[in-house]
Amino acid sequence: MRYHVLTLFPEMILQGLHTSIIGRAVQRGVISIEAVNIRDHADNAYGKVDDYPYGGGAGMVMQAEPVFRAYEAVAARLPKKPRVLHMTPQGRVFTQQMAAEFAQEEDLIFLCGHYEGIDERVLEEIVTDHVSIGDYVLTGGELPAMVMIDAISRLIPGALNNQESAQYDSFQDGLLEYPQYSRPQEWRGRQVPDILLSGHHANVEKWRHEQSLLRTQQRRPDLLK
Ligand code: 6GU
Repeated sequence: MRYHVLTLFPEMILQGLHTSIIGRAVQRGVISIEAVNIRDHADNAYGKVDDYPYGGGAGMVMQAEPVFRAYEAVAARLPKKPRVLHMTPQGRVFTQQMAAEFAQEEDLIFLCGHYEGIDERVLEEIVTDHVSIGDYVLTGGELPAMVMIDAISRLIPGALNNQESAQYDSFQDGLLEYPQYSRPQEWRGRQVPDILLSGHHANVEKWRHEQSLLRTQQRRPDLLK
């Protein structure tokens, strides 16, 4: 997977994604992350990429041309027209299922807006998917892009050390994950459930499935409907 992030804050993307498990996936060459500074594609000498909104109102709007140029600089060197994900609270709310779908792509372009938004005409021209990470408003699309890149990358073969962990975790089967325990067997008066010490594999699996159902019913009943 090759990610291309169009942004006014490339250092935020690069710093945030070159650590931990995703950083290791980059090292391994399983994924690559390119951050393209939209400001480098300004159509003026000052690097100005925003202007007042037609019709008035608060804030500034990111202009179409610098965004389009940044997009073209990337798209021109790709083998086929890539999906372009626009990070916006007005998008479809990102889910595990969408992460799995996006993980099938060879290249993904993330377009991160700032200010009051991006000129609608360039969105009409290049965007294939408008995507949100939830019903609240953030100051820009960088954190959502990083959230999505993390969720997508861990589904790519070779990104995780143990591919099992992507198979059994929360949402992969539509249920929340069962509770986990490690040593010591008793911690401040709290015991590890006996069944996990029994060594009876089938019973452990049955218990874990019951716990998943119970936890989903208690915390996220909407997922069972
Ligand atoms: Cl994708 N962008 C912004 N600016 N705010 C959001 C969001 C995206 N998703 C939820 N809130």
